[in-house]
Parts: sequence; structure tokens; C-alpha cells
Amino acid sequence: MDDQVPYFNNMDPNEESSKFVFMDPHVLSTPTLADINNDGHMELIMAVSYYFDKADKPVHKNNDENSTDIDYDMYVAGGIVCWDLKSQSWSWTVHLDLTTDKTKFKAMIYGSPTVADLDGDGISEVIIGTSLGLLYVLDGRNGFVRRFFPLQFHEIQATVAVADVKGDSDLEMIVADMDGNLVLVDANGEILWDKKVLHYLIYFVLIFIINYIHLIYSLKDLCL
Ligand SMILES: [Ca+2]
Ligand SMILES: [Ca+2]
Ligand SMILES: [Ca+2]
Repeated sequence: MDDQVPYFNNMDPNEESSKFVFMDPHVLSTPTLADINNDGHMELIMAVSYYFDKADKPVHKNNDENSTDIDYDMYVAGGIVCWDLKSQSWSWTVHLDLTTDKTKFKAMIYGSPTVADLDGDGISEVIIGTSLGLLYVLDGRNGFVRRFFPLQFHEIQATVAVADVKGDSDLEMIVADMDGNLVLVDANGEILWDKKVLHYLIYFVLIFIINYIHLIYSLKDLCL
């Protein structure tokens, strides 16, 4: 990615650049490969955290010559970007959370985007939980946030897992937050159940992959 990109989505190229703060993009999780628009070619979906690298802070200057330097601690942002590997261009980019660097919960994204067709309509969804505790479900075609989302949880660092836990035709999302809550959410944002499991749930998805079958049966027991 470019060294500096705006965190704003769909920035008008005619807008004065002085109105924008250009920030360092960081990809802190494994990108996800998927054919998100069903055209036979893969896209690369990445969760991006925008913040100023502390070592680079003296380098950054506001583009407005008349203004003073930026307060670097005032800007942290997160978003999802989709790169079309065939056309070598951005399919879409969306900005999600925005905070300062001074808050307890920051707009960082540590989990990988999950791509799945939750409701079986042939259109992929992109699911991501953020450090601000928000669960987003995006339309895979354009990145628009799906109706009923985001949902608020405690800080989310784990990748959101997806499975048909309920045993119907749709997929449910399994959210693990940093307060130890394990929550089952359906595609319409309804919370089917939640359980306090552990104090921290950072690597839940890793456990999920390693012991997939056992966990599914455990989750079904929780549903009873
Ligand atoms: Ca594609
Ligand atoms: Ca869908
Ligand atoms: Ca289901």
C-alpha cells in the first residue's frame, strides 16, 4: 500500500487536501483471500488500522502550510479494503471506526476479515470485529454495512468464526470478545445466546480450527 493514504472513504479528488489527515496504514492481521464478487477471480480483503507510527511522527506534516503540525495522538482509525487481484485495483474501501490514541478502546482491527455467505443468497458478506467492540457485517460487493449492524460488544480482537450452529440453512457468527463473552449472532443481528467463558478470548478461532468438530458439539449443547 502507499506510504500514506487517507482514512476517508471515497475522498473527492477535488477536495482540498488540507481538509484531510494522511495516516499510516497497518495491516495487523492475515489478509483473507476470496472470490467475493463471484467473477471467478480472487480478491484480497484486508483489515487496516490507521495510526501514526511513533518513530515516524516527526516526519508527518499537515498539508496546510498555514496550520501547525498535527496532534498525532488524535487520530486512530480502522477500515476494510478489498483489492481485486485480477484488475490490480481497489474494488472498494470502507472506513469503520474513528477514535483518538488517548481512549481506552481504540479503532484498531486485530482480527482477519471473515468472508461467508451468511444468508445463502449467493452474495458474500465480510465480517469483522473491531477493538472498539463493534461487529460489522459488510456487503461483499461494495462494502456497505448490512442492516442491523454494527452490534456493540466488549473489545474484539479475535477473528469472527462462522458456522451453522443452529442447524438451519443460515450461518451464524460466533463472536469472542476480550471480556470473555462467547456470543452467537445470526445474520439479522439477533443474539441467539451468550456465555461468559473465559476472561480473555483472543485466540478463540485458532481453537475453533484445531478442534472444530468438538467445539461444534459443545456449542450445540450450549444452545439447549
Ligand atoms: Ca472476484
Ligand atoms: Ca449473503
Ligand atoms: Ca444456522
